[in-house]
Amino acid sequence: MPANLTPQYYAAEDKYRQAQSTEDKVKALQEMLAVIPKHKGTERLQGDIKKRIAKLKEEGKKKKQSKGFNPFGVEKQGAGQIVLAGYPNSGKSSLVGALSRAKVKIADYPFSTALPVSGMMPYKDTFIQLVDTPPLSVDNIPSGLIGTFKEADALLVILDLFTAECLDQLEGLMQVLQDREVIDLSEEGMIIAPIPFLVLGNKCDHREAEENMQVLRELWPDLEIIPVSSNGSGLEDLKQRLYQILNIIRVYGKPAGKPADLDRPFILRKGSTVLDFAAQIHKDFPQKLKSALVWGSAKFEGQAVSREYVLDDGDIVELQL
Ligand SMILES: Nc1nc2c(ncn2[C@@H]2O[C@H](COP(=O)(O)OP(=O)(O)OP(=O)(O)O)[C@@H](O)[C@H]2O)c(=O)[nH]1
Ligand SMILES: [Mg+2]
Repeated sequence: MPANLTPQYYAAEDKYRQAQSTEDKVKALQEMLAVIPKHKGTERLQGDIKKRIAKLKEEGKKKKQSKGFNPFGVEKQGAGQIVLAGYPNSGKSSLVGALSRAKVKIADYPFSTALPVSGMMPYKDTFIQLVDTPPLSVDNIPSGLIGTFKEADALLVILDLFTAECLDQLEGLMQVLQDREVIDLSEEGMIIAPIPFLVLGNKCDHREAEENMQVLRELWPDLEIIPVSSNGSGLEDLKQRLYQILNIIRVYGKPAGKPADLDRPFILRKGSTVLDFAAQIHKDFPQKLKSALVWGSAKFEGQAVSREYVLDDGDIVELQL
């Protein structure tokens, strides 16, 4: 049966041929479908146009998803985000697994972690986010991983004390982090870190670990290297150090005439004032704030303090608005 296509249809078909973007192509196809004479002779053509529209829409959706999704981006959660950095097989995943409930892949072969995995480590009444990462070395810098480091609140540099290569690992990691401007080494070799970091010597349970630690300390005398084992040794102290490097304090709110809400601390940077605390609770509060009552760091319980009073970890604050 002849299709008897109309001039409007051919005009729409021309638009389709000239369309550059997926969106314009879909629009032109929809127009073709709208103006095509509806009879038995065009049934196959109608079906073909519908298929092409569905295919283009699906392709567009996939393109959008891949553009918007960064597999190395880790959404921040909890009181602070600490990202691990280390050579293959140094025990990054084991450490994150030991400190949180994250489902990490631990293997006795290198390159077992392909993408960042985050886990929440309970500490006091907060959670600290730990991010396990794919391995890093001078010769292998996964694209996207430097961005993950730069977004972190703190870094945890992991060395493998099981092997004498831990010295090369330390030098390699420092070099990569400096070259990519995550940290800064001054001319005197001092580390200036826009992002705070800790260096861990992992697998301290191995026989060779003590000797390797000594060599590391001799060659990097100014750098603190903390020996730990993801099997347990040093992990409790490590939790405390991780909290410390985040440079944060927990502050509790107390509504007037009511008990303090001790279930949910507010997290503030060290050195924050009553005014900073008020701003975190509500954007209008700083303007209204007159003073506050503080329990904890103040000399007396419930002492009246000014807006500029510097708070301490564990303080309870009643704002006077
Ligand atoms: N003895 C000992 N073995 C450890 C320790 N931590 C990790 N391991 C072992 O070291 C190997 C590597 O551990 P992973 O946690 O997978 O290392 P990774 O750094 O995540 O490895 P990649 O993801 O491949 O870079 C595994 O066989 C672990 O069991 C430790 O503290 N002591
Ligand atoms: Mg791993």
